[in-house]
Amino acid sequence: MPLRSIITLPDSRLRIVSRPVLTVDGEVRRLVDDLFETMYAAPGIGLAAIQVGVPLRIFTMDLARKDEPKQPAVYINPEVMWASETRATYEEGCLSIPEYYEEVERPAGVKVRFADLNLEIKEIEAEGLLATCLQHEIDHLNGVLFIDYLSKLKRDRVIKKFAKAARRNAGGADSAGTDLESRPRSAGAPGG
Ligand code: K1U
Ligand code: ZN
Repeated sequence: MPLRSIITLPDSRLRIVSRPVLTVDGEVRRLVDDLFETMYAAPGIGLAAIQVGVPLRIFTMDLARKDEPKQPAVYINPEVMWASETRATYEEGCLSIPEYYEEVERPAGVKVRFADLNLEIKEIEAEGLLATCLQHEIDHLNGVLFIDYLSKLKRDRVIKKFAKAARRNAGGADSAGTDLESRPRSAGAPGG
């Protein structure tokens, strides 16, 4: 199970709206295995397929602490069915925006419907870190990043910093993606 590279800001693929998973075949199972391996190695507590450049509506998550047994979870085609009016603030990070953390306010509780690896439909009610992480990962599937909830000043500053680092690393030109667009685009759209 190979590690996959995690794409980072300002890669424009992070703005793609991922497409639903219709069947779980060997390729999807391999992707899920690789997402877990890549997420644990990072280390991270969640990883969406688009973060390894695959525009499918899947993410993995494991909120177990170091001293606890692993709790690997896969979410396919997740949808937020309900979000609380009460809001909660968490300091969020993102493996696609390494070493940058900021407080983000979101609904404190959510109910999410998703499919498991057998495409059986499940529902989960979440609060605390689970609710935050579910919303963060579902955002990835819609081309939304946690920096989109920050002030324009903070967002522009972090995008600029990562764009500068990417230019430096590529010797003048960005690598896979180009400038990070602020508007999500569809996985099936021309140029998407
Ligand atoms: O989607 C991602 O980029 C993964 C991200 C998930 C996340 C973190 C915090 C709030 C909401 C969503 C991460 O995993 S960042 C790394 C991180 O938080 C962490 C890493 C090791 C141990 C504990 C936390
Ligand atoms: Zn993220």
